[in-house]
Amino acid sequence: PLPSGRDSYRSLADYNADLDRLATRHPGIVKKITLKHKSLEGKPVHGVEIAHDVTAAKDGRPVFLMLGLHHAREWPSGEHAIEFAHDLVKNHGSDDRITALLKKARVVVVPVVNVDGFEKSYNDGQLVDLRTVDGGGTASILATPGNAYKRKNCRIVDGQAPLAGECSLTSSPGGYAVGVDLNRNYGAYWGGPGASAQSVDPTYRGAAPFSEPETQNIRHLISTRQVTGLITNHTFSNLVLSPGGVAPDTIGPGGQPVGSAADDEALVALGDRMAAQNGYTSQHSWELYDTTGSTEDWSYNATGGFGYTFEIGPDEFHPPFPEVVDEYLGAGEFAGRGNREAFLIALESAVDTATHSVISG
Ligand code: 0X9
Ligand code: ZN
Repeated sequence: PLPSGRDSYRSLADYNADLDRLATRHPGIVKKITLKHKSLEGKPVHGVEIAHDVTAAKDGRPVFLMLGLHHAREWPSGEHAIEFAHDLVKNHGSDDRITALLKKARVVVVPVVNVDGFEKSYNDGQLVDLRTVDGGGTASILATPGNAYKRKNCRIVDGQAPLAGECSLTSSPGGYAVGVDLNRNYGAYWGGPGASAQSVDPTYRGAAPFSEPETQNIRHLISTRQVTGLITNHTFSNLVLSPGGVAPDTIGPGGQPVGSAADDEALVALGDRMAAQNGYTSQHSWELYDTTGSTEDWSYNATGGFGYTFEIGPDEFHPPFPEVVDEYLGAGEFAGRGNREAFLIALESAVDTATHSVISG
């Protein structure tokens, strides 16, 4: 079973109750955090900070950050994030490896970044076919009605919404029309290739870098901590993606090629080590397709902390739950290749950043 014992997808209320419960039951090692800004619909965005003696004053311990559900329909991305939190809490004090890691680092988990979008997707998704016909991040018409396959947040522009406050357009299958793609709204190379200026597109970048409260939240979180490692979870394609979002020879805003990440070798080496655990394919983001304004491209460029996108699952945005369980644990059809072990390696690396510089010289 999963560390939490759950056997079905959480609702937004379930996530929040879980975060509360973790903190109240384990006050010495778990602190609930609430991000700076409410969502566009006014909902709080919560997370937990997990560490040995978590309430100790700022003590310079590095932070490992685990994010889920930037994209509303990608439910396993929140599940794997919160299960990692449960896992650390459950094993603190009994598992030497985890106990030692929590002495050296603080782990921050925000399982649902896009609370508004996720709520819409989850509610509609309970009633509809869970199979997807979409290829993953590209525009297409979805067979599923309603919001189950909504991707973006709830930003309404150009009077798109049929009713005030409505987060989707029923005339737009998949709920694509309304919203900003939060994974195109960050500040790195914002407005470049692989992001759309058209508000109805699935990869709409928003009006400006960090125009959305949901991305402002993550910027604030990272800017107020020493985040040395980050995983932002998505679904699907079984990939570990390393920074850069565009190919090195792409001409950047300054008229010069953007080049490779300064730590490219070390970034790829850690990506490969994680992929060896979960059986995913490790590659640069740009080898999948161009993106600008993504989470870890911004965080890496802004802070130097290593960041990765995990694309969980072989072929569906939100598959039947047993698959999510197996893919976390490394059981069943995912025997020996779970995300749990890949996450732990990422945390170890965030603790021991020397492994970064040793590899890159
Ligand atoms: O397009 C995306 O945002 C991600 N794929 S998804 O199907 N989950 O939407 C991939 C982003 C990869 N690029 C970077 N992380 N830079
Ligand atoms: Zn995604």
